[in-house]
Amino acid sequence: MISPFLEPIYVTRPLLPDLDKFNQKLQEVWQSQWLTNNGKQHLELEKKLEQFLKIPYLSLFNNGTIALVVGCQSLRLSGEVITTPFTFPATPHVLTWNNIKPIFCDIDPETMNIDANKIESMITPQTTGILGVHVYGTPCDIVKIQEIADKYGLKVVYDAAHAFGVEIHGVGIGNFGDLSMMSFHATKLFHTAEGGALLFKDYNLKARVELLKNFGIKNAEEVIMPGINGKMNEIQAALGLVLLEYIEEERCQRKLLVETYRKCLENVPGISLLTEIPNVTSSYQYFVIRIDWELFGCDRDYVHNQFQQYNVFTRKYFYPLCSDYSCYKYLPSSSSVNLPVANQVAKQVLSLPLYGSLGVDDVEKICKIMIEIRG
Ligand code: T4K
Repeated sequence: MISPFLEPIYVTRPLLPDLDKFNQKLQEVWQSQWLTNNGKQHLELEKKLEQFLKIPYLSLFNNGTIALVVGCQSLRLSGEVITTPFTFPATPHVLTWNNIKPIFCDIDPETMNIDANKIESMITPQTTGILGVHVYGTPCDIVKIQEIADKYGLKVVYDAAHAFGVEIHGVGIGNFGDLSMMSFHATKLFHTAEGGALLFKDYNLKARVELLKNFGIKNAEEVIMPGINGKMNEIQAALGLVLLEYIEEERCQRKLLVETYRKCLENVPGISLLTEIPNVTSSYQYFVIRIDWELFGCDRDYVHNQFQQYNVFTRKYFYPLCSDYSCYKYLPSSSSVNLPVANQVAKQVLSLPLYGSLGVDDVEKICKIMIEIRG
């Protein structure tokens, strides 16, 4: 048996800057005596991210989930919104927090994103929008989704939590749909410990979002809508500013690791890798495989459990499907007859460790363990 790793290998580890560099930034914050509410760090990070992500307007938040709650409010979504069951719980929960009924649509077998060809059949007079998720950073079928939205007068929102830095033909992923949300949680390639952002092309939408994320306060004497507190603080923003300087290096290292995984696993029967799409920049957020138990010889759950004997902690992103949660399984659209592809894919996916401080030799060893588990 291959010897287990001495230290646990998790699915990810946060990118951490040099502590002295972060301390220098913190000194600026201390000197300013300004800790939140649109301080200097916040304004600077917003500007830098607009440039980096190639998006006209961006609004920072305390986390991605609240950003998406506010995003749906800002577009006045109501009634029913069509979304995917193959995502993190935050996606459908955001709809529920807006008093909107999530309608689950099946996914595409290749990209594992909402199947744009099945959306139209789920539209009812109550439908007001489509909430797609760029799962693992792979873009949804943005062209077809926009066509459907235009035909039926629907809004399009993207949960781009995994899609930091993704571009299609050089266009930042946030430019598609009415708005997109990105998560800056510690487990994301770029992060602010907790944090997130909304990205938009329309300045009026940003102005509305700015009010909504600050209690609806227009000025010292006027509150004009029931907003919430979605603000990012100066310490989070300072961390983001320091980390931005490390992103290119982190992406390069992750690219190398992804190439190593691909080389070691591409010819293993029963393992399929995500298709790389031409002209789409990867987010290098996750490295996900699918295990076909008949061809591989054992199933995903067995592999996931066996890995733990080697001190490797893989994750089943995204199993179970959101449509199987007790709070959603009563919905007619949650029926497995409606979601055959999603149900199959959720049993096959496994996220393998991917983060910049992992070595190429670690990845080679993880692949060897995988082959050993297969027997
Ligand atoms: N939409 C989508 C599609 C999402 O994937 C997410 C979040 C959201 C919306 C919501 O965005 P936020 O509101 O979170 O900004 C993690 C993350 O907490 C979550 O942000 C992320 N998606 C999801 C896919 O993954 P868990 O429950 O798997 O996290 P946890 O704590 O088990 O961490 C995973 C591994 O990372 C650990 O085993 C070890 C490592 N880790 C984690 C943390 C927090 C560290 O090494 N250090 C750390 O500080 O959800």
